[in-house]
Amino acid sequence: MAWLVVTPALPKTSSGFIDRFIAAAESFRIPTGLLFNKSDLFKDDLAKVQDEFISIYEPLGYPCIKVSTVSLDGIEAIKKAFQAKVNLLAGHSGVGKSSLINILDPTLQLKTGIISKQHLTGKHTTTFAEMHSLGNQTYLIDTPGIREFVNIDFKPSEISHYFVEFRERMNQCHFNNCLHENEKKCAIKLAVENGEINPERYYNYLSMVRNEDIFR
Ligand SMILES: Nc1nc2c(ncn2[C@@H]2O[C@H](COP(=O)(O)OP(=O)(O)O)[C@@H](O)[C@H]2O)c(=O)[nH]1
Ligand SMILES: [Mg+2]
Ligand SMILES: [Zn+2]
Repeated sequence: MAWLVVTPALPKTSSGFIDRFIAAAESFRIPTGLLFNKSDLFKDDLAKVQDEFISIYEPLGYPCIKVSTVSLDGIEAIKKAFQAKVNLLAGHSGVGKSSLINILDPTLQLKTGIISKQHLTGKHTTTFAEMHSLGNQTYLIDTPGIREFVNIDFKPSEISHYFVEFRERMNQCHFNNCLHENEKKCAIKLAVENGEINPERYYNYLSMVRNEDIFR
């Protein structure tokens, strides 16, 4: 299972990044979940950003867990979620992937990084992917941070297959080769207008179809 470790700040993870990661995992049929780390830090606006993400991704079937390696909130929940699986932890540098693994197995003492004050981003302290066994057929894979996400070479026509809520509606589009951009009688655009598809997800879908790599 691929877990994307997400933080709304220090460093910021954008929805564009989350949606590209999920689409990539979907294309390989890898189950995906989101870990919202550093929940001890976020109050008010940033806590709201976290909760908004959860309200988007949880109904789509992606498990979302709020966690903190400082307050230890959510640690029991992730232990349970990781059980008897091979779990890959991905995400930007500095979101706390290595810290999470250290909490789950304190004997590992993986190197963790300091967030640079200047850039508010993490430094790369993990330089290669490594897998650790926790016993009971449970494995954790630490990965170096992803600074940017190079788009996998998706054909525009395949991208909607990797957005679950598009996949289940797209056979209702008038044109069977609909890219859900400006086509007539498009079930996806209708669902966005009706509030059934999140507009941010739609925006990110379009930016992937257009092969843009600027995230917001
Ligand atoms: N406040 C807070 N800081 C954290 C948390 N988890 C990790 N950090 C800090 O974030 C920085 C980056 O952590 P690290 O595990 O190296 O991130 P990685 O690059 O994703 O492996 C370190 O200074 C950690 O101490 C958390 O839950 N809360
Ligand atoms: Mg690391
Ligand atoms: Zn359509």
